[in-house]
Amino acid sequence: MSSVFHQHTEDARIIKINMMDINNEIQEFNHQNRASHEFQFQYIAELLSRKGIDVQVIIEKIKAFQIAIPSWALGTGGTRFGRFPRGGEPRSLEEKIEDVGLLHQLNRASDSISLHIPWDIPRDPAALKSQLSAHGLTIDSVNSNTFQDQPNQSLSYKFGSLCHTDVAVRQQAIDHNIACIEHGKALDSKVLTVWLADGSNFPGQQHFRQAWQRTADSLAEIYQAMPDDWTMLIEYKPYEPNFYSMVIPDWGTSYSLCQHVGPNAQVLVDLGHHLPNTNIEQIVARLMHFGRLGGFHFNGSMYGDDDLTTASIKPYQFFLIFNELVDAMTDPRVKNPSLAWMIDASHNVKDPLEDLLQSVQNILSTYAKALLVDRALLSEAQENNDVLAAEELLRDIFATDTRAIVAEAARQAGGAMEPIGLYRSLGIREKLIEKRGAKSMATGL
Ligand SMILES: [Mn+2]
Repeated sequence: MSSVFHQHTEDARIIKINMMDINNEIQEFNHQNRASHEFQFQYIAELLSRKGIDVQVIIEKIKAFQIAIPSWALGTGGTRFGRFPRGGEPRSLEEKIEDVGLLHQLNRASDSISLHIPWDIPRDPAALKSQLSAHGLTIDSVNSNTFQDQPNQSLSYKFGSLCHTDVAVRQQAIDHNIACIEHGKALDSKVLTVWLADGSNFPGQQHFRQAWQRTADSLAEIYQAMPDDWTMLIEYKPYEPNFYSMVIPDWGTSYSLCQHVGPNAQVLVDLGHHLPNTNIEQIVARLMHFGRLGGFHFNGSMYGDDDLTTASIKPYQFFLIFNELVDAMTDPRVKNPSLAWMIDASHNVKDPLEDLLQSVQNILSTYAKALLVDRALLSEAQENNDVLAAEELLRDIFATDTRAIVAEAARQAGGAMEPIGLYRSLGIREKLIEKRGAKSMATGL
């Protein structure tokens, strides 16, 4: 691995960007693994060709699909019982950008980063923008944080933020969201993501209708401060940290708040923010039908907001969700804006960078499957109530191994065909520990 020190001049200042350049290593690695890849890729290409599908059309769609990486996923996650960091974690926003730059070099599918304010307040936007462009990255969304109190904060969010009974607390939370918009503007972001922990822990604690109304009015005020070309994403979650009621527990409430604030407000679906066995694919289809699905947070869930690796637990459900997404995305009658894709996960036992690479691979291979579904045949089976034919059509595609298509897309885009294999063979984690220390801790969660 060659560690290159790039220099970039902007605004008469010299900004030093410490960038790990592994492009030569990627080419060499791909070359070494070429024969085995070709064998697998030719097989799937031939299989698709017999079905009348041009594999290159699918590859181009995979290459265009980019998934944002949240700044808070770059460190080891934890639970309230403990955290077991493995070292080399990014100590600053600049190092977080370095890590995402590295991921993007490896998979060519992670070209943006989401920030959480105040964990990632940009101190020098011009320098950050230079660093971002040197890595081929942009800022995806800015995420506000009114779920915990910050040092020096005058009023507490213990009993809520945008829904609080005290107008002064609501105003503080509104001001914080507007400050997030300002930070985002400085870095050319165009999305504000709002997730509220607001709710109640005991029956009788909160007046449900008033809590909704106060939240709606607070969001409307934030919305007014947003530039016209921005989107507000409103995320929902059924429980945690509040265990009796959440002000925004479900997609219906998010949807009602979007309708209240204006056309540039959209619902954000986080895969882990549902009760067990919720039919998420149906929610996705409904929201896209209404033109109100704005963003997507990928992760895996066994019981709740587990933030496990995407598709690690229920790969078939994940495929069914992607099937609905692609169905709506390819239907000209659907008037839904393009979606903001992001991984929202936090990991206790895996190397966070390996986990992100794994998540992206799972997302892309599932997206590839959804692209292979013969929509005309599926529609015909549905219209004729041929239940078995419709189901088997989906099951056949689900059982198709699309990993070689994803590897080929990465190769064509200049990335590694096997990103995790290369990451390990280059000893990147060891090098990060050497550089940042065994005890370095990422800011944030
Ligand atoms: Mn989320």
